[in-house]
Amino acid sequence: MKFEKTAGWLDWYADPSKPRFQLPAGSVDAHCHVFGPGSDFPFAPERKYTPCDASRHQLFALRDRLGFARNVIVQATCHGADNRAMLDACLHSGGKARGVATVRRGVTDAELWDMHHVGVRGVRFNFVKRLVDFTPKDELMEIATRIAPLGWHVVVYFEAADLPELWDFFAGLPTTVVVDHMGRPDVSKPVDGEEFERFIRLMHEHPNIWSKVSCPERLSVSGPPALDGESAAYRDVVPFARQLIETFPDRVLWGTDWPHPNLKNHMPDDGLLVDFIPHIATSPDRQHQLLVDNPMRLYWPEEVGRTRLNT
Ligand code: 0GY
Repeated sequence: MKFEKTAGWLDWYADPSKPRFQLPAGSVDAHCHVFGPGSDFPFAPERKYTPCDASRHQLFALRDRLGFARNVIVQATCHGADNRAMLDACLHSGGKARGVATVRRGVTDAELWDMHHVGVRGVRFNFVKRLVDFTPKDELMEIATRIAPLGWHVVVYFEAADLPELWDFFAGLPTTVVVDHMGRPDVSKPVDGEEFERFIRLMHEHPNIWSKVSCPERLSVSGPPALDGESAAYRDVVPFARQLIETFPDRVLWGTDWPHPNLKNHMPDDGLLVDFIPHIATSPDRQHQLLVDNPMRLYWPEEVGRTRLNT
């Protein structure tokens, strides 16, 4: 099937720069996607956007170029609950990719176990209204209860303004919960203001809640790096990410978000995104936790002892 990408969508960077920041050995890109290709894995009829193709081959080439060892491939809304593109990528990753799926209430235990064997370790609940139709919370809670015995976790994506309404639901989830992109704070507000303090409080009160400190390019108002150097890149996001990393060093993850769905004004160079990491994780210890220890604990726990010996 042939798909036309949504008007205004920027293509992902075909030739990202080689990062100057050298990632610790064994680093995990813990938030990225595959899109299609649409000819092999058609996009979902209920999607709110049509992306450009971004295949597993292209994702794995990016992984190697940037210096990551592994990927966590998160199901994107353009594929709905049809997880085939993500599963195919996990299956052909040589054990170097895990997945986060989207499932509906009717999913069978056999389907869940099949996904587990291919590498899925979580489900994603998306509450961003421009991306998905509403799913009743009782359906989501039922799914969470079903996946808990597999040792899976729940990834949640929402806008900061919606946290008060979602708080009780998140607090009641019976698994580890991973929040995408720091709960999408409005970074033009103060880092010690009411909105972000609420998110920090959620994590303080619920030790099972983790956060991805990802997507500066999506959250930033100040924008991308000036051409004369990357030090000022996405500078308004820095205090938010730093606070999370310093306060919850063993509950943070980082990912590229490649191929960056829904960006219309600025498409990041993934090499420069990696160069942003030392601005938010400012010591080798914090970088190792963020990029290796934490994602390995969540996605490859069976290898944790071995990884430590190797690094
Ligand atoms: C992201 C961000 C977005 C899209 C999706 O599943 C998706 O369609 O996650 C977005 O538009 O903010 O995490 O990649």
